[in-house]
Amino acid sequence: MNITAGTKARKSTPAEPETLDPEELMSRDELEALQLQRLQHTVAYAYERVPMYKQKFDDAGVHPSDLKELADLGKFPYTDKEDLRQNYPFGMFAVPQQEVARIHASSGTTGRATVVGYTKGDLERWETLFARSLRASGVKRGWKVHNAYGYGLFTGGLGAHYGAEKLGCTVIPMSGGQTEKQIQLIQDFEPDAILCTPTYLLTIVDAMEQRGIDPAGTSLKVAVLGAEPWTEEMRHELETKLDIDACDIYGLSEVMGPGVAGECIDYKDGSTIWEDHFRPEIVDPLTNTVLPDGEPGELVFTSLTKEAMPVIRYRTHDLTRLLPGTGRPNMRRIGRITGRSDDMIILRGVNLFPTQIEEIALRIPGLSPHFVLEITRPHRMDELTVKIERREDCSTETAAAAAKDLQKQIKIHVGSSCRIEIAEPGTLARSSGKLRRIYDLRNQGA
Ligand code: DLL
Repeated sequence: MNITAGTKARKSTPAEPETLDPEELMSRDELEALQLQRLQHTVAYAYERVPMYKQKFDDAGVHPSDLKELADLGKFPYTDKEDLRQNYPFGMFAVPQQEVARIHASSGTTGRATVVGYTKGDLERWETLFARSLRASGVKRGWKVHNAYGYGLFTGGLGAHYGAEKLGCTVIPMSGGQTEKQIQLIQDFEPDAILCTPTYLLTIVDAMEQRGIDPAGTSLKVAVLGAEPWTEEMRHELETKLDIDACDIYGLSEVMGPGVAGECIDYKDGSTIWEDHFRPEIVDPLTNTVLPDGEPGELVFTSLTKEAMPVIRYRTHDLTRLLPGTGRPNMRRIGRITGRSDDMIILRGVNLFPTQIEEIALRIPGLSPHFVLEITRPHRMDELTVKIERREDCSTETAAAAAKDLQKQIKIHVGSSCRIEIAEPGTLARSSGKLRRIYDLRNQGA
């Protein structure tokens, strides 16, 4: 596959070196010295202040004083979402409630919400790192920024809001949903950048086209997109339709929120992890062993500067690889997130992620990026149906041929047999934030 990101003259430029934070310019050795110092502090701090960490470390027979070099981190036990649930709501906090300036929570699909907290200092670091991510992605001080991440307990809205303000932008706090109003404000306020999930930007593009508005004719120059997995093919789709640069931003509430890593506009090769604040590892999700850089596995983070809720070796369940630094040579990048290990479909022994379908479908002319995956069990065997909309300009006959092609390509590249159902344009549910792609109907008598 050879998709070149950005087929047009770029409307923004990379950050000037003099605007970078000093940590972005450190040598790798300096950065690792800083990491070690912060790691030693965080591990001791968590041990002293959070009973769960003391218990876990004691059970594993490790003590903060065992952390003499970065590699010693591997001796410490992992933390998982389940630990947060068991300590619901505030049991993971390392400071008294009076020192917690803000709380966020993510509901997830099952069970109790996971609750996270921030001191004033944590909020300052968060906005600095979000601002750093925006700057890396070509957003400039003085720009108007349309923020369509959801406001509220979700970290996307407020995280993006304060980050953009910190960079010195004019923020339009639109939040998610109300697509008509989004379009109206984009036309009237003429923002330079938009912040939202990739599938919500697709919804906006789609709604513009339906109203006869050319998405390439807006004032937008840059989109900073995250909160869900997306592919190079989706980047190409959005960049071409809107005539913008689209960059990735990554994060998760438990580790901070959006801005744990951000993508450099001049490279567009995966998000740079802000390693002065987070120490990443990749582990084998089955054996729990640490893997060398470059190997695919589960991303694990240890926070280096968090006060209200430090996390030690937090299992993200996100599957990716650690890659060498490019835009910031001292800090490593994450490759595209293939998906979450808990979102993986296992279809008759074959592992499958929605991003694989997105990648294949978007390379077939006539098929749109609007699709869902349904899993059923009609005859005691699991079956996958891909429901995908044809593009407006694709005839029913051409769509039938495209469906055959999609089925064949999925068999070749993923190894699964599936059914394809072509849906009419505009009939599948649209995203207003994180899009749900998988519908598991196996327990519904289907
Ligand atoms: O989604 C934080 C966020 C908001 C990130 C806005 C970027 C932009 P949670 O709701 O806790 O936090 O969900 C975190 O979302 O573990 C990944 O599975 C997924 N995710 C976040 N960013 C990306 C990305 C926010 N750029 C979970 N690519 C994470 C792929 C992402 N997946």
